[in-house]
Amino acid sequence: MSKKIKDFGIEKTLKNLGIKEENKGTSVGGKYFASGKTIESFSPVDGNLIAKIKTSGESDYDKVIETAEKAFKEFRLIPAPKRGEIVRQLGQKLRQYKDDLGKLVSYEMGKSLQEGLGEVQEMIDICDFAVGVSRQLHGYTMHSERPGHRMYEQYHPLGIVGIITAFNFPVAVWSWNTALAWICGNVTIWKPSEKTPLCAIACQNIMNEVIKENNLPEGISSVLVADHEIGQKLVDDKRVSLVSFTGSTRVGRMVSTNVAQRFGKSILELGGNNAIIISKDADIDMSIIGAVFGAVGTAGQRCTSTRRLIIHESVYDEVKNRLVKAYGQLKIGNPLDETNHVGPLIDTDAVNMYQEAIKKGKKEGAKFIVEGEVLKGKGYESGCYVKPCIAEVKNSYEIVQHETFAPILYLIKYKTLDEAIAIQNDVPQGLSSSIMTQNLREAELFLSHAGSDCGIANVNIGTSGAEIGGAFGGEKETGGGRESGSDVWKYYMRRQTNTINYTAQLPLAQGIKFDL
Ligand code: UN1
Repeated sequence: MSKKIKDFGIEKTLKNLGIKEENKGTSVGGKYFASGKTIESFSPVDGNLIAKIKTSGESDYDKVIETAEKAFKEFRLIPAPKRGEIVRQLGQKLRQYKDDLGKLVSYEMGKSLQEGLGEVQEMIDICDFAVGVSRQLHGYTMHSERPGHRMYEQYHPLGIVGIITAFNFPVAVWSWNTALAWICGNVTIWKPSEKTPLCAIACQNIMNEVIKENNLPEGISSVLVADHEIGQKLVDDKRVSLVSFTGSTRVGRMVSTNVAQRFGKSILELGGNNAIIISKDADIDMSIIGAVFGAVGTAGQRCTSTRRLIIHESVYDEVKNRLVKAYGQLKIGNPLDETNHVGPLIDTDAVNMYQEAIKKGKKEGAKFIVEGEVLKGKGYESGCYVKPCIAEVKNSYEIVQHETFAPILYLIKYKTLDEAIAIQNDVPQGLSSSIMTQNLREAELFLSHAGSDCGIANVNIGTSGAEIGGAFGGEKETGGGRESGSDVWKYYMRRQTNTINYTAQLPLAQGIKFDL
């Protein structure tokens, strides 16, 4: 390994997390194997090879599914609060490994160390949340229309839950799904992004300790580091009851259709195109911080990243000038160095997409007030560092309607709040939104049924950084899925209505008479 890796203590981190120079990408509990091709994980931070991974082949897939099916038969019999205890222990392990896992997230994915640690904190939080929920998997009871009958509903585990995740939240999204899936009595199979396989292997290694210490069936937690063909198998497989997919709208559309075709369930977390409305009554200081963090945090690679600012004409110039000034102060560089604000994009493909978007925007008439640029020279050798940029646009531009996973912020001017809300809603996606205002009427209108059409609508905070306690997800082309908090656990269970007759008669519902 290179000297640079040693400088940030990465070598020790990898060792602590059980990452070797060559890793096997299939794991069922503590059993590792792999028959597929070998891939390499490079860090966007410095371009160095972190480790190699032998991916899962077709034969591995069947083994994983069979072991998972077997494990489910056992695991579903463990009482839910006892399954909660397993998740509690995972949360404890994550506390223990937080520094290492956060650092690996930062190094393999490129987000700032603080955000890497924040992601692990989300994992810990969802574990705590799920422990509580494990004692509350409740259904309703209702009054039967028939005398001497009792009617109620209950929730049962589904079986195998397939989790397909994206590179941008390489560990948290797995935990949102697994923590809930497990307390509900399911077993999970995770297909992580091929861009961040080591984060997945590290999580599995941590979970394996819990499995071993509690003598649990190994198949409750599996990982398949594999290409999209194995992902497709998971999507098409009748034995996989629920597929939770996080990724692009393009792929999500296929996943959703394929899973529906076999009457499976899916949870979709697809693209966002999130806007902040900055009203005439906004606190401008707060608005600038919220907008800049939303746009450049995670180098614009969150599905909740702020992509559009819809600004009232009376404060437009002030906001614009202050944004330009704030962007001038941004420090772009190694995300493990906490003095930097912006790290690299995930890879050079993402850099190309950033450049393409800028080109396309310019062609459509976008006026860049902070120009974009691919950074070169010392510290930028990986070729993944870009300058966050800002452009004045019309909302109708094709590029503005599209989610580009990069730090490009679009400014749009408005006159009335109705117009601002219409602009905010006039995109195909519907994930996150916010309004900056100190005016109660404006805030309430924005949150009303005549307001934002997104799954998340905030007042006086930005579009990103949702807490795990609320249901997370969005409408329209974002896919309609919900993950993490609130009553989302219900997605991971099948619902059953039970009617019990404790009389010696058999009255039929709806007053139907059927005498023999
Ligand atoms: C994502 O970008 O895929 O709200 C998820 C946030 C995070 C989750 C983002 N809690 O920014």
